[in-house]
Amino acid sequence: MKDLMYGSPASLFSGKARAFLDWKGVDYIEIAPNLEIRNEVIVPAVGRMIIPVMKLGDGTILQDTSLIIDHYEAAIGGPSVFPETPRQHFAARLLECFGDEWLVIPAMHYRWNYNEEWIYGEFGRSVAPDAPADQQVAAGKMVGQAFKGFVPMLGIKEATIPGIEASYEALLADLDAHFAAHPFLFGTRPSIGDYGLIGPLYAHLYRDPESGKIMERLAPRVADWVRRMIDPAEPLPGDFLPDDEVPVTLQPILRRMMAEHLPFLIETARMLGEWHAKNPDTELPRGLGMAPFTIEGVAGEGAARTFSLWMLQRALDYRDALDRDDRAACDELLRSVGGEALIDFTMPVRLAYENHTLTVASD
Ligand SMILES: N[C@@H](CCC(=O)N[C@@H](CS)C(=O)NCC(=O)O)C(=O)O
Repeated sequence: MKDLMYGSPASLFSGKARAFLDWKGVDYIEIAPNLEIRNEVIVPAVGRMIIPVMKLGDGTILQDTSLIIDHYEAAIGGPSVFPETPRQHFAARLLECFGDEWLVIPAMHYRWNYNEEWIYGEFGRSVAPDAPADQQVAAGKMVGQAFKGFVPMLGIKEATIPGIEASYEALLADLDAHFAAHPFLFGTRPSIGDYGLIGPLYAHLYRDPESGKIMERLAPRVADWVRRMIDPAEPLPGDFLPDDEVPVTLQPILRRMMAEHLPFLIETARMLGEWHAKNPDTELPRGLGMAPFTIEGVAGEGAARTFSLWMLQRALDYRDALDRDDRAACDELLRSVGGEALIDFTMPVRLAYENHTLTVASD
């Protein structure tokens, strides 16, 4: 039996997984989960409704794009989306974390504040493809309300919108300049960092019609990159730049991560340490409370999400396993983009993601 991905066109993380699977040349089929699949397949297997979910030929269920990508990288081998050299690899993993866990903010802002009615129709077509139009919209609203509920939790409010938009527009300009020089982040082959960015930059910021117009107008080369990412010309082409080069055009993007996302991650880690000291035997919550952030000079607060720390931990685990010289090269890269705070940062407790659940690791 072929591998199966339960995913949907409007889903951020389905877009990340699909772009990777298509580049890697994985033989799979994608099915949009209707209400029955949600209730009878995904929720019983994963414990909650979430996509994408990969069902392998032998029945194994994989959830989380990181595990899906790790699985196929190991199973298929061949050219990898993980660069072999330290600076490129570490930077790519940091950018994956930034795309997955921070750019969800502009993604959700533009979806819900510029495309709300359209997205209800999309959700309806996806979950109830055979239902009459009115029931489809009702089903779409039901699914959509849950996601709309995340908007204030992410810190998207009247007061923060100017900062979110200024930051996104500056990011687009920086990416547009980068893609004038390179087809992907680190050369002619997409990296795990490209896949982190494609999640938010495809479904919400390119495919949602009003967002797509903004991207085409402000950063046409980013829209071209989105098309290269979602429709690879042939499987597995390209190489990473020689000499472990992290292009200078990526510096402003890494710098933005260090200025906006890193302080939020460090505060989230502090909250995790505090929470764990008080609740050593309690199930890890998805959110630890609200944490402050600053985006283009605008202050806000958003839910401090434990999952973001697992993504950061994955990047740091890579860096921490390097030998002294390679680690020094990563630290130098951090210094050059304002990421000094990450040099001596350690997680207050280790996290593990097992059986579709994030926990404090027992070791
Ligand atoms: N980190 C996960 C996140 C998956 C995720 O958040 N999926 C969204 C749709 S794009 C979802 O189903 N969310 C439902 C929820 O979080 O309650 C991944 O990489 O797969």
